[in-house]
This record gives sequence, structure tokens and C-alpha cells, in this order.
Amino acid sequence: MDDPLPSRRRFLLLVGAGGLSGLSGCGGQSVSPEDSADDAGGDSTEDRPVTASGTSTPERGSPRPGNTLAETHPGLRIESESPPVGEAEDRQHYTSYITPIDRHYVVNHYETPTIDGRQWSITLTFGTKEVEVGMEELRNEFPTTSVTHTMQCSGNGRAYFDPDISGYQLSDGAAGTAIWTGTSLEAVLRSYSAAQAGSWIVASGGDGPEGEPTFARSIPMAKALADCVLAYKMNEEVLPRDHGYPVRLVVPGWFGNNSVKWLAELRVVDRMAAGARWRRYRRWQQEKYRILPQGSEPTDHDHIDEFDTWTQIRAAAAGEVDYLPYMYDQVGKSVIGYPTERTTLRARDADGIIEILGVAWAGDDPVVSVEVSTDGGSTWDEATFFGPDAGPAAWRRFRYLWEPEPGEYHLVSRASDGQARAQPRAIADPDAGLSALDDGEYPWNQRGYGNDAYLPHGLHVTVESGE
Ligand SMILES: Nc1nc2c(c(=O)[nH]1)N[C@H]1C(S)=C(S)[C@@H](COP(=O)(O)O)O[C@H]1N2
Ligand SMILES: [Mo]
Repeated sequence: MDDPLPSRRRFLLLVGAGGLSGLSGCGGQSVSPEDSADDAGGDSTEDRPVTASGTSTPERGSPRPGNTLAETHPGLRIESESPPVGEAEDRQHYTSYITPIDRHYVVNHYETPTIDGRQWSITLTFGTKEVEVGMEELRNEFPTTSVTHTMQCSGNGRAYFDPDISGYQLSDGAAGTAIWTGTSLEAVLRSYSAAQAGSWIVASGGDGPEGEPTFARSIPMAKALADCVLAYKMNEEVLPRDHGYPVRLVVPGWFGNNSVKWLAELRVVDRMAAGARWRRYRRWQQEKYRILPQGSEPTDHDHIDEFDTWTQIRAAAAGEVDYLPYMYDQVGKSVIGYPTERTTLRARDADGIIEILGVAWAGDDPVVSVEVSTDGGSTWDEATFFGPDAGPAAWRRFRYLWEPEPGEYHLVSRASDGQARAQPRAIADPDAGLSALDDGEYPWNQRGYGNDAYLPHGLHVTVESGE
């Protein structure tokens, strides 16, 4: 090894416009991981030097620092360059199985950090132990694995809420399917005998600037062991900077907010990040990414048992649980990718057939059927799945062969999952609260999360005679 650094693995973190990144407070042994998490901020950079003035050559193949999101992702409609946020600018990528990187949406809460991947390591803490798992080790000492996963931002579809929701106005484009390659989280946890040390993992990113809460998510151990991946490649390329270079957590089937980018720490613990002791780590777990009906406020919880977001909504509506839902396992959804909104079509052949194409997925649940309606949901007909089936974490492609007369049409699609749950019709009035779902409508919620109602995702087309 030509590692010039002393015994302990260290990394240099170079920062962009966002200022010094706050990777403090991770050093030192502690009896309880929570104790070190309750950090006064700003101390202990000794073990893990943070510098704004160091230089490094980007790893070969990694994108050059300094590029704008518009440059690296020309297929996105940019909502913000600082921090980078963009969704696919049209629905064309819903007609193909794998989403090219330049069309795969990006959502960041802070600036994309500039990281020297050769120096990067993940700090794994469990019980009283703390180890550094470096990139070489991840790549070379564990079997390589990959997962095809449809990632969707919880805020995809926010633009359709009425009353409006403030925040990035994501409509249809904040979902994409990529092949994520790396090391299974289970293999790493087992090799250090870390899995038995707790029932939760708090995964945190290296992007939070000094003084800001760390982007951290609490993942139940069962899911971590089932299929999570520490990914360093996306669609067979070196993981791009904006998608988490050099390594991110990928939580298959779950909303994108769970897949922590620039993964810096994995803490094996016995509860979710909650309360004052987890001050730096609780914000993105407890305050954000909750389904909050009108007038409600989130409270911190240490533990939940149900991760299916739809089931959580139902349980909260029925008063069976005392917490408001967390954004984990994705709800069933389908999107038509062809034709597109307000287009004029002609039948493609003498038979007068138009092929409607789209994708459908349902998180951890398989998607079992897609129906298409050409009259805004009055009548439905079954679509056909085709193409690869990589398991529930990835969407299925569907097609529907349509033989229309000339005229105006309102196309919508509706997926059903393995529990016979069909997409709701529309977004409910805020007064309906969480029980809207029982009436076939999607609950309006304060942050505009999880919208899978079929009417807002429909489109209008004109069919002209082929003569
Ligand atoms: N460290 C860190 N991880 C993060 C985020 C972040 O801001 N910081 N954003 C999350 C959100 S909200 C989403 S939807 C996905 C987006 O991943 P992508 O940009 O690769 O599409 O990353 C998640 N992981
Ligand atoms: Mo997100």
C-alpha cells in the first residue's frame, strides 16, 4: 500500500461553495453511540482532518469538480443549482428500463461535497467499537453485488397538491431506475460482527456544513441485512459526485431520502435517531419526511415496527399507532412515458394502433397489475408487463395497445400491488386527513410527500385520423 497516511485511515474533505463541512464529533471511543452523537459541535477534527485548502486529484473517472448540475445532467429541469436539485425534464425516461445518469433526478439538501475518494472511509460504530471501512476494503475484501432500484424522491408529485405546498415543485420527474453496484451492507456488518449490536442503523452523510444538522437516516436492521448496498457505481460508472461519490447507501424499494449519499458513518444502535441526545442526527429523520396532515406537528419516536408507508398512513388514520407516518417503503405508482402531455398523435400503422408505454413499481411490494384508462378513469383496461423483472425494487415496464378513433383523450394509468392496493384517484381535501386513503384518495400533507394519485399524473392527447 502506498498510503502515505499514518496508521489510522484518514480522509481529506475539500469543500465547494457550501463552506467547511461539519464532520466533527465522530472521533473518539464512547460507551454509547448516542453520547457521541449528542455533540456540542465543532470539536475533534483530530482523527479526521477537514481542510478547505488541501488539494487532491479527482479519482480517475470521477466527474470534475466545479461542473454545474445543468452541465453534468443535461436531461434535468433544474430547480436549484445551490444546492443541486433537478428532475427529469420530460417523461421520456419512463419508456426505458434504466434511467441514464444525465436524466436521473438529483436532490440535495446541502452543496455536493468534493471528496477525495482515495482517502474516504466509512466510520462504523457498534457497541463500544469503532472501525474505519475504507474504499479499498469495500471494493476488494467483499463480494461485489448490485441491485436495480427505482429511486423516487418523497417530494415527487408535490407540484400537484392543492392547496400548494412550498418547496421544490417536483412534478413527475423525480424518479429513476439505476443499477447500483457495490458491497452488501450485510457482508460488512457480519464481517465485523456488528449486526447483533443493535436493531437500527443510523446512516449519515458527509455533506452537512458546520452548524447544520447531519443528513442522517435511521434504517431498521432487518432491512439493512435484507438487501441494502453500499454503492460505489451507478449504471456501471464511477458513482457521480451529485449521486454520492465515493459511496452511498442504497435502500432498495424505499423512498430516496433513505439512500444516504456521501456515506460517512454507520452507527449500529438500538433505536431511531430521536430526542436531544441525537441532536445533530434527528432532523431529517423526525422533522422531515413525515406525512403530516393539516395542523399536525411531528414528534420524535425511538422505534416503529411498520415500514410500509401506506400501512403506516392507514394505522395512523385508524388511531392504531401514536405516530405520524415516516417515508420508508414506497407506495404503488405508475407513470405513462409515451405519449406525452398535449401531443397530437396518429396511429402508427394501417391497423390504427397506438402503443401507450410506461412503468410501474410499488417499493417492497411487487406491482401485479396496471390498468389504463383513456377517458380519465371512467373505464379501465388491463395493460401488459414486458421487459426485465429484477424484483420489486425496480419498476416494470408496461404497454397498452390502443386503437382510438380521432378525438380528444385523457389518459391515466393505475397500478395495483401484491396486497391488491390500487393507486388512489386524486389528492384529497386537507380536511379529509389521513383517512382519505380509505376513500380512495391520497391524503394532502404539509410537505407534499408520496403523491401517487392517478388523475394528477394523467395526460391529454389529440388523435388525428391517419388518412
Ligand atoms: N447525504 C445526503 N444524502 C441524501 C440526500 C442529501 O441531501 N444528503 N438527499 C436524499 C434525498 S431527499 C433523495 S430523494 C436522494 C436523491 O438521490 P439522487 O440525487 O442520487 O437522485 O438522496 C438522498 N440522500
Ligand atoms: Mo427526496
